[in-house]
Amino acid sequence: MGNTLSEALWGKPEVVYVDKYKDITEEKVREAKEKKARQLREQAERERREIQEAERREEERRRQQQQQEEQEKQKEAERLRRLQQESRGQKKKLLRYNFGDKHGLRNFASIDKRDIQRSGLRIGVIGPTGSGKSSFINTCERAMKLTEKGTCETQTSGAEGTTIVQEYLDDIGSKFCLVDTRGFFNYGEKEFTAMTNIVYGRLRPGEKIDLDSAEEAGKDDSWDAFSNGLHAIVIVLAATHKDPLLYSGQHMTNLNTIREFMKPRGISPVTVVTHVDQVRDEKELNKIKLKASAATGSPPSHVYFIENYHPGHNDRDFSIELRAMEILNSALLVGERYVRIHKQQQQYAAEERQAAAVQCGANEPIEGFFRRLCDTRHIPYDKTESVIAHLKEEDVTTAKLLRDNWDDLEAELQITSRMKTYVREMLFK
Ligand SMILES: Nc1nc2c(ncn2[C@@H]2O[C@H](COP(=O)(O)OP(=O)(O)OP(=O)(O)O)[C@@H](O)[C@H]2O)c(=O)[nH]1
Ligand SMILES: [Mg+2]
Repeated sequence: MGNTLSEALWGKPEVVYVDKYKDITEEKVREAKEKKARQLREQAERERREIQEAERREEERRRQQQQQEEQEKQKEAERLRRLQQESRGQKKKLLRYNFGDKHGLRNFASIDKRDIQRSGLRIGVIGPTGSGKSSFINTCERAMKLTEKGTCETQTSGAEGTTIVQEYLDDIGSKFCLVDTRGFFNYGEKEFTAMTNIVYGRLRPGEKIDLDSAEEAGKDDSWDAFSNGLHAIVIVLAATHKDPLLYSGQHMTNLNTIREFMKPRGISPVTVVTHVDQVRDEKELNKIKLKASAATGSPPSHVYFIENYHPGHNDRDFSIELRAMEILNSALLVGERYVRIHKQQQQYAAEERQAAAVQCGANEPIEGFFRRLCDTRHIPYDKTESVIAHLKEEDVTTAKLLRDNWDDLEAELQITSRMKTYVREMLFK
């Protein structure tokens, strides 16, 4: 093998082999072990502290959560306590209610209110079948009597609902009561007659609302005492998919006759929309409010939403009860107004009659006399035709002749004693 030039110049390089373990003494091994152990101990300590810190943080989070839950529970308990207190206050006020409290008695100074003060206001609950009328009455009963269950029979699946006129809350010592009525599928002629019979107090509590013989009840020859009729009307509609009539506007058509009946008489109904638990959307509720208001004629401010007590919501709920009492207060308000309007209308009519009587003098024909009587007492004129014919046969052709011969005629006339009272009052007033 030949030498390279560098070898020739500088000579052969010296090769040094290093033994890398040559310096590792036992001392160094021990130190290394100790260092490693220290590092491991430090790391374990760090991890222990980290775990401790995480546990402390978790404990703190749990404590804060508990504290928050406790505060929320207290807040909820406080809310319920306030609702309960408010509910108690409202209930007390309603129990003490007397006619005139809502508008102030000075607003009734010019009318004779003694009958209504004695008997109290009657609030009729009407509306389509199954809308929740009886359930609403039960809700009011539970609010006013603090019972666990109302006494009003509600629809159970397959069963027929209410068919009898029935008064509720007439036993709590307050000067108002609720009147449950039959639900109608539509408001045709028969339903309308049945309803006016209830409104005018011709159908009394306990009597059946029989649609087939609706005219029968109407045949009663008079409008009963004003205090037996309805003074406020609560129309109950349901806010469910089950009630497409509300959505389609069909209720608006169906209730047309009722609206037209109420308006000129000064009856402004309060509307209650039930089943509100089945509609959660605020926009939908607004839509329903407008539709319900258009159907019943109540201004939107007199349309109330409520979830009644029902089998799916039976536990005491003061917000439900407060809503029911708010509706009762609203009905009392419109009821008082109706009484005032009605009594004023009666007063004006009486004044007009007096003026007419003076004008006609004693020569008023017998037909005219009975026509005035029918107008005053809301009796269909044709119901008096037979008695007029009889009087004419007896040559009693004027009101004066009727008055002069009343003592003899009273016993022989084929009319009810109530009708005789009306005739007597009109002849001799
Ligand atoms: N979810 C829910 N169900 C209700 C509500 N109100 C009433 N109901 C139920 O609706 C059904 C009809 O209620 P009722 O109170 O009997 O109805 P009604 O208007 O008196 O019926 P009729 O007397 O037949 O005209 C019953 O099954 C009630 O439990 C409510 O607000 N929410
Ligand atoms: Mg019912």
